[in-house]
Amino acid sequence: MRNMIAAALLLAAGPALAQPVAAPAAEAPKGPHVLDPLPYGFDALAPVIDAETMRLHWGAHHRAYVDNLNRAVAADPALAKLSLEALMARMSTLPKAIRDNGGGHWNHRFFWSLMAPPGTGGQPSPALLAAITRDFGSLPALRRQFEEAGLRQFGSGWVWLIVRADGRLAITTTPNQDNPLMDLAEVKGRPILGNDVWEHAYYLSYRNRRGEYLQKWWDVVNWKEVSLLFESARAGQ
Ligand code: MN3
Repeated sequence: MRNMIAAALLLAAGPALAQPVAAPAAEAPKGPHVLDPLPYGFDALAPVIDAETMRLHWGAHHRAYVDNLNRAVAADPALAKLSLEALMARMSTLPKAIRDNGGGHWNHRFFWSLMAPPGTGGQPSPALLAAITRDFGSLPALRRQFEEAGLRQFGSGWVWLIVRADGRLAITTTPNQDNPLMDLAEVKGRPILGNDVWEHAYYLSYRNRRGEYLQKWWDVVNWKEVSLLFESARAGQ
């Protein structure tokens, strides 16, 4: 009986009330920034990074940075014309939404590019290994310092290996989605390696064990790509 009354009321109210009341979310502009496909399958980095983490990290987190960046630049044609790198270089003058989402887009695009399935990433080139030995003592010493820096980063952020303006390698960390290309970064340089230490990057497999994630992550580092990035950073000086 009660159901019949409800149905009658719904009919009497007309079709407008019978529809879901929530308006659909405004769709993000399709550009100028785009989410490229991953260079490998969701399960390619397992067991170091599990498929579900990759699916969410790329398909939800990275996608949201791209969508929100496109929303943020849509209002200003001068900003919409700038490349992602050009945005980084003048970040101190831009709105927070561009810092968070432009940084998020740059950082994740970079991150996907420098990983490869376990055991396929090769070794640092002789030139990169020579620079690592000069600036850290050895590759194991670099790895240890990088892990320690990643572990020390309080809250969400990134740990980076950069080539500084003077050509030396350095390890640095940034909070949130900042990176060392931003003019406002405390330590500036060209990243050649970076690890995401936001909990969304590791929590499904590693829970709160960030140190274990940082250690295992070396198995998926694509040293061939890192070596190429080192060469182009050096050439750009
Ligand atoms: Mn992330």
